[in-house]
Amino acid sequence: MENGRQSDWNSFERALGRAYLRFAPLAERYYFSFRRRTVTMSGAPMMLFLGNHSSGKSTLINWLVGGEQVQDTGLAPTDDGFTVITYADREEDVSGPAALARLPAEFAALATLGGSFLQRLTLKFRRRELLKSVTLIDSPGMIDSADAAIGRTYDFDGAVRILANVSDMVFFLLDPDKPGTTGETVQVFSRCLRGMEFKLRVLLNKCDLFTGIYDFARTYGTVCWNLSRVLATKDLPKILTVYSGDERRETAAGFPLSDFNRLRNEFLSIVRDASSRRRDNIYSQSLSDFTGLSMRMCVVNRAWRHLIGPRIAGELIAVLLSAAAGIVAWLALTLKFSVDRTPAIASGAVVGALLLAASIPLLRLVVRVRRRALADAVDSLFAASYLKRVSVGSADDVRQAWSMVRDETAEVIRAAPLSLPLFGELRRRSLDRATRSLFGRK
Ligand SMILES: Nc1nc2c(ncn2[C@@H]2O[C@H](COP(=O)(O)OP(=O)(O)OP(=O)(O)O)[C@@H](O)[C@H]2O)c(=O)[nH]1
Ligand SMILES: [Mg+2]
Repeated sequence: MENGRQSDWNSFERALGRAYLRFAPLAERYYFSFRRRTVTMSGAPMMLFLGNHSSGKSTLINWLVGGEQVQDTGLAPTDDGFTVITYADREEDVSGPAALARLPAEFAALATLGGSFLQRLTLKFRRRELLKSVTLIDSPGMIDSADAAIGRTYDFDGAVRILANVSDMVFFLLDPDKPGTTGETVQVFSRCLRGMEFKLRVLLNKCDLFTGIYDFARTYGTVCWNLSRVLATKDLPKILTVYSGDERRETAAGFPLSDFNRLRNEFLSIVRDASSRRRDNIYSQSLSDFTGLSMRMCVVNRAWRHLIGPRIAGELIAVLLSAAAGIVAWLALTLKFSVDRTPAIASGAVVGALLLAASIPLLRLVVRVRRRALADAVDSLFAASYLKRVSVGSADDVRQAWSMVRDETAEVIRAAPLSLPLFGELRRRSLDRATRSLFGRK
């Protein structure tokens, strides 16, 4: 039974790989970037740990993998780079570009972040049981100040976005000392994790430090309040209370930990059940890739239709007006120079050509203004295309999918040089058909 499901999944992964290859050129024409793109066949699930500095990411990872400490820990900011910890029989550390070369193809996008980032990338091979089923990614702690980016010599947001994209679960750690979400944290939530809320779990770490119920309630309330300000979704993600180390019955101050232990076990089962999560993620991310592309095509095609009519009409009018002006000039001059008509014809042609030349920048300006107006009205274009779906049950899903492609779609309509394929709508329908056959059969 299990083997049957595995081979079903393998053939789904293969079909998915083919679909990505088939639609990549179309996506390029519409400036759409797929988020999953590369699916490493039977690759290991990955989990990313993010959070404020000293929130306990490295300690938690050390505890999860067991044995000799893998990551350095300490109260001062310890990690200033990203570390991927994965399984191998021979233990080894690799840093820099060599680390990227040995990571699966899904990580290839990290190369775009440049040398300064790659110097801070480490790959650690460790022979630990847990790593056979999951790869863990440790990150540098975020800094709670608005100008945190100044201290980084590489694009931290970009790195988080790429790594969150390839990860199957993103854990966001907060600790009782710093339950706030400001500065870099806000940016990460609003810019990097948008649309990935489904794989986000918040861990309220170091629960063994609570002194009592009031202390816990105050911290928990602050965490919820701060999260609600930065998350785009209506619902708060589940907050799991955890701590590193052996299970304990109560904190040092005598506060019972039994409920916290239950949630910590839930966290542990998420980590252990990583492979099924990888499947869910590949499935939902690729579905959202293809749905997003279809939305982008639909709205851009519609904008194009609004644009092409007036554009052709404008060009026709310009040509006709220029020709008419040329003929008038020719006629007028013919009457004046009735013997030799050459100057009249030449002048008529020059007047026509000049007017035509003058109308080109004018037409371009009109198109630019029109594109800007269409970009501003991108939501109405979307509503007009998806009206039925927005007004019925799945409205929230559709809106959420739209919110992920909306801004870029507006930008494409506003400014991108467009060379849309012929029969854009037919191609979009064939994409929809492929999506249905791919995802309808899992
Ligand atoms: N009481 C308690 N202390 C913890 C726990 N986890 C981590 N610590 C302590 O918190 C400090 C910071 O831990 P790290 O694991 O280095 O934190 P980090 O998030 O990796 O920090 P950076 O790498 O600097 O971002 C260390 O002194 C740990 O001993 C925990 O569950 N309970
Ligand atoms: Mg660390």
